[in-house]
Amino acid sequence: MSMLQEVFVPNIGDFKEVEVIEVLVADNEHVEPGQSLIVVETDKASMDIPAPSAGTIKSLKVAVGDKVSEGKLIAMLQVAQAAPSEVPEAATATPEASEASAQLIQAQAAEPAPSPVTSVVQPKVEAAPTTSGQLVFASPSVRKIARELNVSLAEIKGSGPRSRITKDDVQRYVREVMSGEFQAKGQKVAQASTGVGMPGLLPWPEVDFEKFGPVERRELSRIKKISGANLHRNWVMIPHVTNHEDADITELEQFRVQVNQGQDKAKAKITLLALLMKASVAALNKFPEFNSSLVGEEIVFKNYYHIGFAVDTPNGLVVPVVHDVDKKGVFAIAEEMSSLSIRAREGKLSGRDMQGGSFTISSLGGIGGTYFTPIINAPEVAILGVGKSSTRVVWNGKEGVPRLILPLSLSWDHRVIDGAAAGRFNAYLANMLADCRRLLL
Ligand code: CAO
Repeated sequence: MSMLQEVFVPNIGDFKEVEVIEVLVADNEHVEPGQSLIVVETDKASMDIPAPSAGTIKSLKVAVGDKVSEGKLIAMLQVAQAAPSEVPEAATATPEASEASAQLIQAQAAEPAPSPVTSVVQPKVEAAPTTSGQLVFASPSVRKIARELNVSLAEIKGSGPRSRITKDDVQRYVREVMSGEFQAKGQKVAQASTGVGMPGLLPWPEVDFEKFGPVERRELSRIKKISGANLHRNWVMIPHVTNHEDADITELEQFRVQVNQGQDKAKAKITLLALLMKASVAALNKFPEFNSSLVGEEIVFKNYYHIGFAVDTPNGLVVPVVHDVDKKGVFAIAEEMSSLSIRAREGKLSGRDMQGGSFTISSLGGIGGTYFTPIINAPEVAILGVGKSSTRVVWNGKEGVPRLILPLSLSWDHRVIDGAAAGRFNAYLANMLADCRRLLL
């Protein structure tokens, strides 16, 4: 059973006829004990008046601009029937209850006053300077909401008197930032390709490029818009670390060239990337956490080996997947990669061609460069970057000898993988590549 409780302005010290500057709740809204109902302002401070107990606001009795003093009725609160011992002593039943089933009790907000009443006894200064020295006006409750949302009040334009920042202002700011629509002083807030701003960061610089010379504007391709949004999320949300490794592929490359020479010209040739896929699967099998996904507080280990590979297309980056690499030979893998790459460049990949990956390889070897920091392809937890191999003089203990060295860069998710495991993974992978016979085992 429920009852109606009257909520009054509590003892607010010597202040009388103070102005209501914010009403933080609405009719039919559920409130928790201690939740601010209204904010009143004196010439020295602003104070939150809290709800005395949990309940539903049935009828608000004050509006912004009203002048209130101690004892003024703020709202009727529908609360659950308290056990007799829990009913405040001051409570008295009144027959005027508007709802037949409801009982009315009278209780002053000050009595069971939760923590915010402290602001009545020790009013907090409502205007605090920002780091730039500018004064920001906001009530303690608004400051609390802003703190909880990690929003800097200095970035919000207040809509209240004296540019006071209200709860609605904070909520509107967060909504706008989340939808990427925020504009401040004519500048878009820090936003990356996704258009999502980041509270607490400086606004994104907006430059009138035409002022410095002629420019041409082109819209991002559809692929770039999609892959950019994914890359941005992954970069921001995954704690990346990248370990670099050198693999001696002298024998592997000799073997590859030799096999391809005897191969039917019409058929696909073994590529280094196909061999790398095989070697990666061996390492993934040995270190299963690299072939997993993080779901909440659980690691999902996959007993399949579907390896994605980044393909550079005229419209942007796509990542087709070779499924069940562990069950396929290198020729079949090379052939499948070749067909997937062609379809990727023609924009003809199907959904399935790009789904289910458990690990990704991004090779820039055919283009150039050594080490880089590939971005993990979520929800995977690791990605292998491959640079261009080059002949280096390597000391073999007696003399310097020419060896073909392949630069590798493994990025991994530090929530799932530790540096030691990444070091072992790379060492194992490099050993596999150095002794190609082991790939056949
Ligand atoms: N080191 C030196 N040479 C290499 C090499 C390496 N790591 N990898 C390949 N090559 C050589 C090959 O031997 C081949 O040489 P020849 O033409 O003389 O035979 C040439 O580069 C092309 O190799 P390939 O046909 O086997 O192609 P590939 O396997 O290197 O690449 C693919 C295939 C799809 C990965 C590539 O076309 C591509 O799109 N790469 C870019 C991927 C990318 O953009 N990654 C970055 C993502 S983050 O933005």
